[in-house]
Amino acid sequence: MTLTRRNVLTAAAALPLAATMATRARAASHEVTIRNFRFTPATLAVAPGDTVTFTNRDGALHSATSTQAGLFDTGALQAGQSALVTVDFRGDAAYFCKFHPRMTGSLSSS
Ligand SMILES: [Cu+2]
Repeated sequence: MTLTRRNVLTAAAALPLAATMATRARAASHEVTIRNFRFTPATLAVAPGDTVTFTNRDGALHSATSTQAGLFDTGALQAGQSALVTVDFRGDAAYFCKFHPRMTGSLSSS
């Protein structure tokens, strides 16, 4: 991935993209593992159109839920379950586990 300075956003809130906005020709697939009540990696650089698969490797229920309402939410993931999130925003999107709110991570989309 190539990042240029002019693409770096400083705004705190992520910006949803319009459906018609062009994305990269090749989307990347990313993985976030949830284990020992942590998201790994906790911070991840992505781009619009990419996918992020969240997989729960704990016995406890977890979720990956954006702090900004409506951006993304895996819903409850049981042990061994995965959910795919398609990145449709730019900027930094913080997320947390709604069952264990001290579990946090972020997707940085540019
Ligand atoms: Cu959790």
